[in-house]
Parts: sequence; C-alpha cells; structure tokens
Amino acid sequence: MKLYGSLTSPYVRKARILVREKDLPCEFVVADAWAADSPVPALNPLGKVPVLALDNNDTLFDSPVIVEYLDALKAPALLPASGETRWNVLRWEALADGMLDAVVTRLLESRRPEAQQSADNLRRQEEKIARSLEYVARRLGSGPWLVSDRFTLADLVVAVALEYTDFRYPHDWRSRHPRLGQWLAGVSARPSFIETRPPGMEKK
Ligand SMILES: N[C@@H](CCC(=O)N[C@@H](CS)C(=O)NCC(=O)O)C(=O)O
Repeated sequence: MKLYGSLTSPYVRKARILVREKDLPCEFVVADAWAADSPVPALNPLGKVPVLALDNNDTLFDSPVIVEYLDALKAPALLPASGETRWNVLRWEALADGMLDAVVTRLLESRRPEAQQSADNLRRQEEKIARSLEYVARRLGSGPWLVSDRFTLADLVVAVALEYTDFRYPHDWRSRHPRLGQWLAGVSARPSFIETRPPGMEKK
C-alpha cells in the first residue's frame, strides 16, 4: 500500500497518524496535488490528497474512507464497529473535517489579492471555527479521551483539526477554552503526532 499526500495536508495527516498508531505496512509518497506534473489526478479524479493506492492497483479516497479502510486492517479498532460509540466517533470526525474545510477555505480566501478578498466569506469561516471550538470545549469531559475510555479516531481527528487551526489560523482560543488546550497538549504529545508534524508547525 502507498499513501500519497503532502506533508502539510491535515487530511493526509489523519491517515499518516493512523498508520503510525497501528504500525501498518504503508509507504508514504510525498505528492503535491497542486503541482502541474502531479501524479494525483491520475489516482483520484478529484485531484485531491490523500489517496491510498492498494495492492490490487485500485485507489481509495477521501480521508474518512481511507482511515476507515486502514483501521479495519488491524485491531484494536480506533473506529468502533457498531453501536452508539461508532456514531459518536463519526460525529467527531464530521466535526473535525468540517473545521479543516473552514480553516482551508479561510486560508485560500486570505491568500487572494486583498482587493478580491471577501470579508463576508472570511467571517463565515471564522464563525464556523469559533462555534466548533465551543462545541468541542462544551462536550469535553474531565478525562483524556472524547469517546469511551481509550484513544479513538475521535481524539485523532479533533486533535489534528485543532493543531491545523493553530498552524493556519493562529489565534488565542486557549484563553477562552483552557481545558481544551490542556487536552490537546496531551494528545499531541503522542509519537504519532510528533512524527507527522508538518514542517513549520510549532509545538504549542
Ligand atoms: N474531503 C477531502 C479533502 C481533501 C483535500 O481537500 N485535500 C487538499 C489538500 S489539504 C487537496 O488535495 N487540494 C487540492 C485541490 O483541491 O485541488 C478529504 O477528507 O480527503
């Protein structure tokens, strides 16, 4: 198996962390989806990373599908197979992916020439991020994990989204949500997070 993606993409990082957590035999191939000679459009018609190239020569995308596939290869499951805990984890993944979408959309908008930027779009994305931070902070218990009594895909994806927010939309959310900041420090100290930290992303 080969995982194609960039070093900075948080969607790719979700899969890279899972590969490291479960010690799976999967080669990481650095590929830039935006480059003119990118191999990505031939692997995924959407032209996006991550893409997982399977041993049968077919490919899988996007990140929720890839992490579910990789997780199913080896126990213990980070995504519970059934029941309420499964839906709880999937809800966290949807929230985290939506946060990433908002941070990416805001970043791309902010990189447009200033005269062409939409203040309304920037504000809408920032509101989504603020509401998501509130949502996580409100539901976070006193323990180290979001769902059940162990590290799951929920912790993985939410921590990736929070670290990516710090990376691409740095602002002081910690003074409003100090417990969330402490929780993130705990998860992001895991070797899988340290080893996949994008170049230029500082440890908070
Ligand atoms: N929903 C997708 C999002 C993937 C995505 O947007 N990846 C970005 C990199 S961060 C990309 O490849 N963008 C290239 C493009 O949009 O053309 C997933 O979860 O995999």
